[in-house]
Amino acid sequence: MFSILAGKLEVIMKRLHGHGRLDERLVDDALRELRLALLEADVNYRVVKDFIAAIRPRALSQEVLDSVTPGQHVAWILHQEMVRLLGSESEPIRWGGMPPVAILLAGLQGSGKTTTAGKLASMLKGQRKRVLLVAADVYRPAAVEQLRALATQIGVECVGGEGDPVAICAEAVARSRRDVFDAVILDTAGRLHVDAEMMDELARIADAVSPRERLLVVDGMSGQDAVRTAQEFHTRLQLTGVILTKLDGDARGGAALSVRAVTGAPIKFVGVGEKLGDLEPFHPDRIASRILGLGDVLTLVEKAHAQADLDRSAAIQRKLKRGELNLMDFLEQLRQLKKMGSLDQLVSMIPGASKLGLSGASLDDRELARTEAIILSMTGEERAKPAVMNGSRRKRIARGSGTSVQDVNRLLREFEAMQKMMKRMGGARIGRRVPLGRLN
Ligand SMILES: Nc1nc2c(ncn2[C@@H]2O[C@H](COP(=O)(O)OP(=O)(O)OP(=O)(O)O)[C@@H](O)[C@H]2O)c(=O)[nH]1
Ligand SMILES: [Mg+2]
Repeated sequence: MFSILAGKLEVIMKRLHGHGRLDERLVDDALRELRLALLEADVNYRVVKDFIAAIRPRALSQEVLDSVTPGQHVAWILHQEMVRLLGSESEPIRWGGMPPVAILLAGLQGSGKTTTAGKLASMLKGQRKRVLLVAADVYRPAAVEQLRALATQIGVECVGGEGDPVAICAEAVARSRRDVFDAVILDTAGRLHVDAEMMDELARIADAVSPRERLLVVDGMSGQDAVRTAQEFHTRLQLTGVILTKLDGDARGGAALSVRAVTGAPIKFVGVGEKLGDLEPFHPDRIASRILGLGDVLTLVEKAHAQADLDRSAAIQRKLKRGELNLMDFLEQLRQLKKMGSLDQLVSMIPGASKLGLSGASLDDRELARTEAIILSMTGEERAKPAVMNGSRRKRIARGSGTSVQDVNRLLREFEAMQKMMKRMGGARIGRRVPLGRLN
């Protein structure tokens, strides 16, 4: 899967690794090659453009980390951006609410709808769900037979196959509601190209049964046209997700890398073979690693980042002990907080944080942004020595940060209170959990 693209990216990355320092020219050379490789893999050109544009400034302004080369760090950034491109999280079927979940499968002819309907039914049955398969492709007897055979093989019921597709789907959903099925999977007809009739039929089915999942089945081997198709389906059906099939073949990767960015609909599953078991939930980070082949490098850079964070925290701790914490350190702590996942726990480690609207689980993003803006609007001197801030300076800072003088005053008051408290405590260790109740 993605072997050609992966091969090219490996060469680009290897070349970057070799350099002790990265300058603008090296980064731009690498990005140019990256751009070409992606375009050759048939990734949508606009997607490529945005992707490169997201990487470049990060690659050029990277922080210096001990123990990793700049090239390795660029690889890490590339991976992060690719994960983001692919959708960050893996998204399961939307359970919840009243059963059944109706799942409409749409897509061009031969994209893999019927096979995927079977795979999905088999996967869900394995999760102890009651599944009904619905043959809504009535135009080819062979299509109905194909689905029935799959249903028999899996051991689930299959209805439909004759008459009006809209009526078939409506009846099947009504029946599955009555008989308390968990999921009802609608296998629809495909056409060689998107045509008005096909779209109308799908739209009428969607209107009739309001399927909670509207999944587009896309052949992973296709490139640019898949993206165009996806857009058209999305406009008509408001897709809730995409299933990429045939990723076991020598897919160039174009569809996989573009379809999410262009439609905004998450890739929910990928088909990796012709057999019933060959359907997998889509994991953006795993796919990105597979494309980039960077496992070791990523671990290395993650570790270096963790170490850098530790070093910074240690430095701040020393300052705290001496009562020398300045506003810049404070901002640094806020930024760390923003980066971390478990805010709940972290907030309680920062003395005085609760007073800044950073209380507990619901860390208020806006409050945090305001605090950040205020501190960033100060001069270096002001951050180091808050005492110099007179009325006119406070006014300037408020204007610069788009806040009010009251906001600035409040922040300074709270910072001062925090410093006093820290001195009184003789510098309790950050990093150890100190119950807030005892601090206040
Ligand atoms: N290798 C591989 N083949 C697949 C995959 N998914 C589907 N196929 C094959 O693709 C072909 C078409 O699959 P179908 O499921 O019939 O496609 P369809 O979208 O229902 O086609 P129509 O009903 O004609 O529109 C079949 O030969 C499948 O075996 C996959 O993930 N990997
Ligand atoms: Mg079919």
